[in-house]
Amino acid sequence: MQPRSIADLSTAERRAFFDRDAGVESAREDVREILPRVREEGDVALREFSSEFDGVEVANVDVTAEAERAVDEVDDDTLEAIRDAIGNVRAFHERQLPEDWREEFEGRELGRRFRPIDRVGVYVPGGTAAYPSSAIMGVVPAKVAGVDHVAVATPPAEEINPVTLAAIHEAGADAVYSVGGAQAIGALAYGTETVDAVQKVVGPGNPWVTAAKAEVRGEVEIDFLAGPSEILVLADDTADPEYVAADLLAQAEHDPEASAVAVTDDEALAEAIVAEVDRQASDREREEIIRGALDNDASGVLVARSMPEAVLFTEEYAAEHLSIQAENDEALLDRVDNAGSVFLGGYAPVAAGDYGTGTNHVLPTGGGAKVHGGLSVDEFLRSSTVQRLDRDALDDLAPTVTTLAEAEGLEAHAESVRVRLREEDADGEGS
Ligand code: HSO
Ligand code: ZN
Repeated sequence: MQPRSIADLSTAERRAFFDRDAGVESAREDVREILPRVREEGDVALREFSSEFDGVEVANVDVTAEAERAVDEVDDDTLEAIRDAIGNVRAFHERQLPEDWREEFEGRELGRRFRPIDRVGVYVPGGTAAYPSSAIMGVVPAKVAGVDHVAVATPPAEEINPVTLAAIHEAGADAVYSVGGAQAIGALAYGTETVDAVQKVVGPGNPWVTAAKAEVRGEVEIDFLAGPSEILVLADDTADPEYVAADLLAQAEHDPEASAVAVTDDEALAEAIVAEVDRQASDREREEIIRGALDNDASGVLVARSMPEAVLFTEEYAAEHLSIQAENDEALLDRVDNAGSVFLGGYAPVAAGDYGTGTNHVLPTGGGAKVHGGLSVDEFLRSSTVQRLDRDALDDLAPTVTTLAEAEGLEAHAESVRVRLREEDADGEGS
């Protein structure tokens, strides 16, 4: 890896940084075969796909009781870490809860109220790592929002990781299913003999999971399509190259498809980051995955001619994780609107947010940060609007309603207002 100058990037190279996708397209065809079979054959299909794709003969799809027992299997330090992370995530998400409100608008009493969705499914990925933290990030906000039934699906294994199971249980899941991939999304969306259908499916996953979420969208709600992890570090000459490199490697170790970028206006820092990346990567257990991610077209150490140019690149990249390691970090943040989660200063590694600051780590990737945020309690709530009008308020509004109703040719709409305002009904009782 060599530092590259932003000014020297070709159009195709620039586009590769900005056109990241969730890898959904490649998995669409497979998913279109898997989902109908889950819908038609239920548990039988789940068992067959688990055998075919995960190499596991699943005895019981429902592992809710195993999750409860797993709490006794994990060591005390791990259980304490799980509980601490859950506490932090709960506190941050409780702060997000909106309040119902009513207010008077020129005589009209208007309001908004929030209610939790009844039944939600959370996907917890497996793969080459275990993801108890993702269980916490999905289940805790749902429970904080007040969701009655939170079901979790996680890939089967000869023995599902007890830490994942314990985290799922401790986070407050009501049901836990041993099923992964597109078949898990199908099971949650359509229901099977064992799996109760939910109204909304959330959580990150591999391309098959993501493609399946795209496919069932419409029949059930989904949060958003989350692809491989991304980080962009915006750094000035005060940044420590060792920290910057460590943050790049941390997200790169998720997946060879992950993207890791550093952008700085300081050429010497860029050189130092590249050297650190190489040195640290050789010491990492997941070196191969890390080097795969660093070789991606959307990864690199970039030199800008100025901080404004670095900021422009950062804004266009719209990273899942934005780390700002620079003297005037708040001023730089003011100029960047597009980011899933922001980490300010040298002592806020992205890994801290991945596990335990309390913020959510299920975040928009592939530029999604331009149009939406990460998982939050909002995702588990729906709102109703409310209005109450007395006779005077309706009288005031009547010309607006009747005029527009007539303009639309909807006379019965207009009449439903007039019928209430006729002289003989002045007592408001109707006739
Ligand atoms: N960085 C990942 C989340 C994660 N990290 C889970 C560690 N475990 C995507 O935001
Ligand atoms: Zn991570």
